[in-house]
Amino acid sequence: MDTLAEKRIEGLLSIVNNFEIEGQVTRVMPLGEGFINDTFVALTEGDSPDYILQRKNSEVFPDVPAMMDNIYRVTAHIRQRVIADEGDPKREVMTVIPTNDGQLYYLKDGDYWTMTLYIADTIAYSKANSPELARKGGRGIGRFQSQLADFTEPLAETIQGFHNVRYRFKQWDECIERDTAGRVKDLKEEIEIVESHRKEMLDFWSLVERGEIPARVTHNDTKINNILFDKQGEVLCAIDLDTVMTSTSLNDFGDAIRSYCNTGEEDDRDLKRVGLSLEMFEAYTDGYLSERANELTRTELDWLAFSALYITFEQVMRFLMDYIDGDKYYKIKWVDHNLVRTHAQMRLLEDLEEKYGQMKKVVAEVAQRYLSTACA
Ligand code: GN1
Ligand code: MG
Repeated sequence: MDTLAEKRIEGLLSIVNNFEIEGQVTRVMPLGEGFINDTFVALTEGDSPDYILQRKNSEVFPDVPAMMDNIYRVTAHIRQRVIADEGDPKREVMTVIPTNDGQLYYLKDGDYWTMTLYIADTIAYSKANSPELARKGGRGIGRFQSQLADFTEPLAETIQGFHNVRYRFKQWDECIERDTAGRVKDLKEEIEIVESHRKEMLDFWSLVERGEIPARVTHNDTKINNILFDKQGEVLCAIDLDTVMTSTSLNDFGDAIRSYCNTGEEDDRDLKRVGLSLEMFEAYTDGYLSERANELTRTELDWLAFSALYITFEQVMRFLMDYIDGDKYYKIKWVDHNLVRTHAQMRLLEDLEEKYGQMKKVVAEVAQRYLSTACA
């Protein structure tokens, strides 16, 4: 009799065959550490390309068809840019594989399955281990934003208010009120820390609401494992485009700093390990601004360093809200995983606040290096 795992793989093979693939898929295996979707690699025989199969999380993404339409249009746009720059369109941008009847997803038993081309000979890091890697990551996201600077069609909002702290505070108030898992009573200090940031974060967000910080097409989930590097350590492309939508450049920068420049882990239990490496911060900023300094406004540059505080704070709220809600959003490995994540992100935020003055200085110095007017 077939084991459960064999049955599951057989099921996956039958899903794979609905997509317009070259060659014969022989194996399907789990891939990566994403917190949201289920990801697999589908291996083919011989010289045919391999594929990435994903079951999208439709609790998190209420409109998968709209999300896939965003991804398709954005990758098509980037592909034109890559071709114009004589790059490799199969490696320097994600390729969405349609189903045999031309759809961007395959719907089975309420699950949305999607497929993209697997890009071979690449490395996805879970941690930035050197300033050089951070610099390259910064260049990669800078280039991604530049490639989309002239993308002017509207995009669907795949997750409402994703990096909008006003919306997050609305969710927060409701979450505390609901207290679904009965955990609020043990979280007095954590809740106070969130509350003590309310005004500062909302004031910052007002700049976006007033248009002083411009809306742009951005990635919105720039942690290091969402960037593919080649074997020489150069950035090939950004992956995990589920959250590509209109937001601010700052959010991509801030989220990357939260990820690349943390000396500890996102979910470190040892808070002494957690903090901002200024050396990594300088390197990432240098890579990013080498691509973007002349395309950002003065106000964006002025608030660039703050974006790391903003996104880390938002991440504190999101992990804590999920803990209070009884762990519905993020995949967890242990029962208090979301609380451990909250504490680690709080520690990072505290260190960012201590180093904010130095971070601003770094941004100003690096920007000066690249602003063309600096030579005038
Ligand atoms: C999630 O999908 P993944 O694992 O790359 C999350 C991000 C969080 C991140 C925290 C759609 O990213 O927003 O910053 O976890 N993605 C979504 O590690 O919520
Ligand atoms: Mg990811």
